[in-house]
Amino acid sequence: MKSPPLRILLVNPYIHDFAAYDFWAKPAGLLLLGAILRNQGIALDYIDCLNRFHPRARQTDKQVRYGRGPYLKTPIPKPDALADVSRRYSRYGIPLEWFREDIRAIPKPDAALVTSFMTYWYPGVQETIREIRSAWPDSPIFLGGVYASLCREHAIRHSGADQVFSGCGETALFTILKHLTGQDVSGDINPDNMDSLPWPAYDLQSTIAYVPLLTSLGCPFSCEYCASSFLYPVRRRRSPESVMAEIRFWHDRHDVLDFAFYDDALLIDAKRHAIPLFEMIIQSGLNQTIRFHTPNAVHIREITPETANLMYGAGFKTLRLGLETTSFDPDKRLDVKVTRNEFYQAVRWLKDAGFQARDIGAYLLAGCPGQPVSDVETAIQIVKETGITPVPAYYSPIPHTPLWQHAVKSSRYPLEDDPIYTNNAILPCSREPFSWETIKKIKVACEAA
Ligand code: B12
Repeated sequence: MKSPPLRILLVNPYIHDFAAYDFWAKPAGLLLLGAILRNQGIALDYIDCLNRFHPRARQTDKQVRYGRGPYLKTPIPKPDALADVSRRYSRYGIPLEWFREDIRAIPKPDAALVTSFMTYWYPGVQETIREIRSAWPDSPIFLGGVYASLCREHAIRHSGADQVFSGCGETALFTILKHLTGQDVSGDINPDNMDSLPWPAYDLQSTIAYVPLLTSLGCPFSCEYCASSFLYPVRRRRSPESVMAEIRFWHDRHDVLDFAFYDDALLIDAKRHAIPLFEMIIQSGLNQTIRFHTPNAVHIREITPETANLMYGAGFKTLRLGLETTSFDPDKRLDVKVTRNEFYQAVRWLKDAGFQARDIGAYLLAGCPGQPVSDVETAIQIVKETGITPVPAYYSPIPHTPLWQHAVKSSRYPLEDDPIYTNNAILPCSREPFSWETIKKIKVACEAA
C-alpha cells in the first residue's frame, strides 16, 4: 500500500508527583502505535520525557538492578489542591530545557501523539502538551492512554490536546490517519487479534534497559478497586509462539536481558497460555541468560507446583503476588481472589521450586475506604511470617470502578472535581488530613524484623 508522506512525533509525558520510580515502566501502548505507524512507512520521532538514559544525563546511576532505576527530577511547587500535604513535589523526567531543545531539534511534525498513565499525573500531561504547542503551534496534538480513558471529560477540558481518544488506540490511530491524509489507512491489523499487532517499537529509545511484555489484555476478575475490566472488557491473548518470537527478537538483536510482564492475568488459563510459553522459554535455552519479572502481580490461586517450577525454570527472578488483603472474609469485597491457606501454600510451592523469599513480594492494599490501618498491619504480619516481603500498594480511587462511589463518599477531598485528589501518596480515602503517621506506621510494620 502507498504510504502517506507523514512525520509523527510520539511523546511520553512528564510525571508530576510526590514520588515516582522507573519500576519497569514504559509506554507500551504508545510504542505499539509507533510500530503500527512505522509499518505504514510514516516517519517517527520519539521524545521520552522520562528518559533516564538521555545523552545529557550523567552516566552514574544508569543501571540499577534488573534495569529499574530512579528518574531524574526537579522540585516544583505543589498544585494548590495539595497545599496541605507536607511532602516535596517534583517534575520527574529530564530537565525542561533539554525537552525544549530536543523538541526544537526535530523537523516539524504533522501531528503529535501523547500518551498518559495515572489519572493524577495529568499536570505533567498538560505541561508536556503546552511545550509541544509552543514549539509547533500548527501541529495537531492527540492524547490517549489511561488518564484519557478514565477521565475523558476532564482530559477534553483540561489537557490542552486538540483531540482526546479513550480506549483502543489502534482504532483511534486509523481515525487520526484518515484525518491527516484524507485516506483510509487500516493496514492488515485487527485490534481484536493480538497476534496481528506488531511488537511495540522499544527500539525508538536511546537505551533499551528492559522490555515490557504484554501477552494478554483484560482480567476475568472484577475486583472492586481495579479498572482492568473497564479498560479491557474483552479478554484477549497472544499465542505463546508470538511472545517467544518477541523475546528472542529483543534479546538477539538488542541484547535485552530483563523482561517485565504487564499482563493483568498472566497465569489465568495457564494450560493454554503461560505453561506452553514457559516451556518454550526453557527449551530455547534463553532461561540461562534472561530474567523475567512480574511487577503487575500474578494471581496467587494460579500458583501450583507446576506453574511455580516452570516460572523458576524459565528464569523468573522477581515475583509480585496480588494478595491485596488478609481479611479473608467472603463478604468483604477486596479479597475475591484468595484464601489464607492458598496464600501459604503458594509461597511454599514457590520456595520449593527454588525462589528466594527475598525475591518474592506480596502487594497489600492500604488506604481503601473504611479500611482500618490495623487491617494492613495484620496483613503485613501474615506476609512476614512466610518470609516474603510485604509491599504496600496505596489505594488510588479510580473512576468507573465499583469502589469509586464509596471512595467519593469516604474521601476528605472532592474526588469528582479533580483527578489530582486520586493520588495514592496522600491516602485520599482516609478521613484525617494527610499526615505521615499512617504511612510511617505501615512502613515501620513492613521493615520491622
Ligand atoms: C503495566 C501497568 C503498570 C506497570 C507500569 C506501567 C507504565 N507504563 O507505567 C507497573 C506495574 C509499574 C504499574 C504500577 C502502578 N500502577 Co499500573 N497498570 C499497569 C496496567 C496493568 C497496564 C498498562 C499498560 O501498559 N497497558 C497496555 C497498553 C497497550 O495500554 P495503554 O497504555 O492504555 O495504551 C493503549 C490505549 O490507551 C491507547 N493509547 C495509549 N496512548 C495513546 C496515545 C494516543 C494519541 C492514542 C490515540 C491512543 C493511545 O493505545 C494503546 C493500545 O490500545 C494498567 C491496567 C490496564 N489494564 O491498563 C495499570 C494501571 C494503569 N495502574 C494503576 C495503578 C493504581 C498503579 C499503581 C499506583 C499501583 C499501586 N497502588 O502501587 C502503581 C504506580 C505506578 C507509579 N507510580 O509509577 C491503575 C491506574 C490508577 C489511576 N488512578 O490512574 C491501573 C489502571 C490499574 C488499576 N488498578 O485499575 N502499573
